Amino acid sequence: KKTEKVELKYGSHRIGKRDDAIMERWRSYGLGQFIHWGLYAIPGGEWNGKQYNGAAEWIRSWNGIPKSTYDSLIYKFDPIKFDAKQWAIEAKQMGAKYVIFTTKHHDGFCMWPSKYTSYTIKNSPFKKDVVKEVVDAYDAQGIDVYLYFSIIDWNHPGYQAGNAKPNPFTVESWKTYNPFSSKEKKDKYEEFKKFTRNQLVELLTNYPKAKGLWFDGTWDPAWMKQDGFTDSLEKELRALRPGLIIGSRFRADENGSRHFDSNGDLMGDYEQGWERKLPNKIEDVHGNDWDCVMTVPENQWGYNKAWKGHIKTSNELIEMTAKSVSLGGNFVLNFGPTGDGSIRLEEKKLASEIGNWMKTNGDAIYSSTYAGLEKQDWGYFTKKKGTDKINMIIFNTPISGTYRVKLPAGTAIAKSYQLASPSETLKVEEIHANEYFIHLNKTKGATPFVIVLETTKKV
Ligand code: JFZ
Repeated sequence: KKTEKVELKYGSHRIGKRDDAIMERWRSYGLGQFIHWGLYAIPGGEWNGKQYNGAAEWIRSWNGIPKSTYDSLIYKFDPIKFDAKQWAIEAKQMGAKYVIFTTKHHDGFCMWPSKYTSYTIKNSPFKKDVVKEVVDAYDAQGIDVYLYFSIIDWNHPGYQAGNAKPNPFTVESWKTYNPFSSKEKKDKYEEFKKFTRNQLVELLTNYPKAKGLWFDGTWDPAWMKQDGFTDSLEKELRALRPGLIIGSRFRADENGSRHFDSNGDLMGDYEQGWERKLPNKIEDVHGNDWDCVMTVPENQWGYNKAWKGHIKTSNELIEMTAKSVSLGGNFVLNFGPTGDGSIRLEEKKLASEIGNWMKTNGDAIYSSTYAGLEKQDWGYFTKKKGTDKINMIIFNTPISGTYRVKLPAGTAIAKSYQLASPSETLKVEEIHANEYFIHLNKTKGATPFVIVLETTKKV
């Protein structure tokens, strides 16, 4: 944060964290589910037998694809296996406490029957309101719903990406930057702004159970230049739904600063910049609320029939969840259902493995947060809110079977046990003042081992 603050009209309107019950509930989630579902699930990353190398939900932007052909996928959207109740049951089994669902991705296709465009689910063979089914089914399972909404809309005639941002990008150059190449384009964009506003009001009106909006595609410089409009739109949406949760990825201030305004203050209720990456230490999150959204392969959100590269395992994903909570954030795992509405087997398996772990160990994740302790080699500390319970989530087991714990002065350990077997108490040995060894001895008899990396120069 900067020490000398500049006067901002459209910067952050709140310094520090929200302190209301709705936001406190958001903080308790620990684990969430993201769902990317739309027309792009039909090609699943493949067009005329050719694999698209980018993220499957971006396939419309692929050079070889006529846009009108992509848009006519609307006539093919008939997901006969779609069962929102089953999705919600499986999400609950995984242990997700919230879901973020794509109401409209960059292609502009609306998964709800919007009155403001004909490019919606209503005009597909499926016809039914998918957003309503998802909201109702997840709500019935006690999972809070957040609506993903893309500002980029490739289908709307008024949408445009805007001229390239000024380079160098400075406060001065941004002042005179004009995103529009003609008056006509500027006028059309005004229509697009009204359309966007109408759709957002429509979503909040139609789905009163939704707890928040998750914005995307707001890096578009035409949108970034709408400081006054986006600021008042955010105020309008918040007034319409008191308690509404909106992250930092919605608008830019008058100097073109996003997420954090020109004074370094967070714009929105939580930091939304942790995209397929995690902070490493508590300083990285600057005291803000945050969540991390993560894909199973490297970068595929929508369904891709040919996942490539490294596919994350449930242990990796559980570790990311633990690490997120240990640094005061939530972890959100993405799913990309297929064009017929089913969830692929790989994702079902991961969900059930994560769920099995959560059933035993979820107490260290839910309503838990940063413990204020120095990180240790064996894994992550979390602290159960409102209690004196510290959790040690172990990912690296020491061969010695002894786990080092350093507590603040004046803190003693009354009892230690594993969440999986609370009745078996573990031996606690005090090694210095406030420094302990917890003896698990699970690895008794194991011999230390060595992994060799023989290296050579890359050619
Ligand atoms: C965006 C979308 O383009 C993508 O299709 C997906 O919906 C994802 C959740 O969001 O992609 C992003 C957005 C932000 C960053 C990277 C990719 N970022 O901040 O680094």
